[in-house]
Amino acid sequence: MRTLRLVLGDQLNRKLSALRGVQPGDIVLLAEVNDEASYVPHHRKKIAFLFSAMRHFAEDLREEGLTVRYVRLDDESNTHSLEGEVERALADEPGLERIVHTEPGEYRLLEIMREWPDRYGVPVEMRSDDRFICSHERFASWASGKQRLTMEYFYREIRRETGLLMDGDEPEGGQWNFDAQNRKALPDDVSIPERAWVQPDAITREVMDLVGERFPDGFGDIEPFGYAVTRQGALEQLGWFIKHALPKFGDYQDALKDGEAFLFHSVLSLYLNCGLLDPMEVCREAEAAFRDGKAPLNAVEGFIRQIIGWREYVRGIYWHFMPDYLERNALEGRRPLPDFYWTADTEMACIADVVSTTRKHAYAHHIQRLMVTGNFALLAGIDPKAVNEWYLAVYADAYEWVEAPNTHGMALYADGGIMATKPYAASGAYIDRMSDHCAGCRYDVKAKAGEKACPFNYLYWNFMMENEVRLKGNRRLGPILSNLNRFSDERRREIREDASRFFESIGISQPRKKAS
Ligand code: FAD
Ligand code: DLZ
Ligand code: SF4
Repeated sequence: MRTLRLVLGDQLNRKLSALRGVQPGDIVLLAEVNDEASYVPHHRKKIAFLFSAMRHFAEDLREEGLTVRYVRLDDESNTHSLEGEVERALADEPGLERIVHTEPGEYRLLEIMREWPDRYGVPVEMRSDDRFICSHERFASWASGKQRLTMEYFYREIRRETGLLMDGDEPEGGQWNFDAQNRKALPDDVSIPERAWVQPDAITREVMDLVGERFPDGFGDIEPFGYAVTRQGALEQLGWFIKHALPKFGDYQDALKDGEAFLFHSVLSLYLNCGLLDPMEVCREAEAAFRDGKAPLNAVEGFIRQIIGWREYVRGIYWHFMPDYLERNALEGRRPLPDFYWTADTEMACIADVVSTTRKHAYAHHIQRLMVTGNFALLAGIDPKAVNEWYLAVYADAYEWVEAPNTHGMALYADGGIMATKPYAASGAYIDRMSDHCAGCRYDVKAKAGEKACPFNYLYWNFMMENEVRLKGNRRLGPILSNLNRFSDERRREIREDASRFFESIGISQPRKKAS
């Protein structure tokens, strides 16, 4: 049966379910469309990365002898929607008898695709996305009947199932998790390895020009461009990470350093999420480094946990709770996103650094996302919809299945505690402990109140005051709320005034909708 096989921009994998059983005569469709390129104001490097990876993937398929219909963003007859491009392919290529595609990574697109069987005059087969270790059904059966969906227990089951870092039935090294060793700040005498950036080739250059022309005012720098855009290139990045960064990944996983976005992180999420790398192959390489004595257990366990634990778990949470998940706003954040999330124009050195890195690379590491920009948005009570849109737009690895649980659940506690047992709220002391940002900041991280005080300090207590009633049943916050209880009226007024003055200075003076 001649088949039209649609491959999305984040499905660039030869083993993709939609390509299984491909026959001569079938047509593989890839399309650059405005609908996908602009449903959020994507970072221009993210678009360039994905289009270049799509074009290279199409070339690889052609070299293999497959027939590929590749629609470029500037093709004159481009309808600029995926459904329009499927329709056009069916009209242009007579004799196609069915459509096969793999489920998408975002609910928004799934809703559109659910209409497809009624839309086209041929049968439509949507296949599951088996690039993940845990299927939707497997996650649902794990979640069933549980009061709390704790990542750690999910992770242990996946460790057992995959056999990764197992010593018979026991975890390697006698414990499941070595996180206690993975919270060091970066000492001055530890040098950071220089990254092996990839030179853009002719295809990437062409795409960079196209993105520059089509999105002249878009967010983020297109140059310099150093990401890999092919499977081979992504494998080389994996090899570089295992050799040069993995050994210290664990120790400095939570560290922050001014002007240094990558530290010992893998920078592999963009390849994993668009299909150029497979999660199990990445974990097996890391495990082999441990078995060969080239990387310590705390590093390898920590790294593997991020992939088979967190990455699989957040995907499970997303599909298990959507579409209601994103409607939740447990802490009723309603303030708008401050402009400095786009411009980096703020005197808060930590935020200026993370937003600058983000603008430059379409990348920030986990603690930058969670404890700097995420923490600020939590403390300031920013509307989760605006925060979600920002994270979905600005990172090259961002698709809603992974972005939303991390932002909505982990960073903002907007899901009311499905993922986290308490909000990840932190004052300036945390950032000071883990970074060198505060030394160069115009604010004083040790000062609690007044114009010079670090905003994270009074915003932390302002957050606790604004949410005192909402959070009073949370046992993990008990000691903090008891502490707050002892604050005098005058101290409370001082916190409120500092916070209001600060919100006004950054143009977000709206109150939370319902103060409690
Ligand atoms: P490393 O630190 O080297 O970790 C290794 C791999 O583990 C990553 O490549 C990634 O695939 C996986 N991983 C690590 N942490 C997580 C996590 N919490 N959830 C899922 N996978 C994880 N990750 C995305 O891939 N896309 C997103 O859109 C995204 N949005 C985020 C938003 C917020 C607010 C936060 C706090 C985190 C977000 N993350 C997201 C998770 C994490 O920050 C990134 O996966 C990580 O920074 C990517 O860089 P890396 O490849 O160098 O990761
Ligand atoms: C992110 C993205 C962008 C920027 N552009 C395209 C595109 O033009 N064509 C395409 O097929 N996919 C693109 N993507 C990835 C999709 O947005 C992604 O497949 C869905 O969000 C589902 O995860
Ligand atoms: Fe950030 Fe406060 Fe430190 Fe400045 S003093 S860098 S605002 S934590």
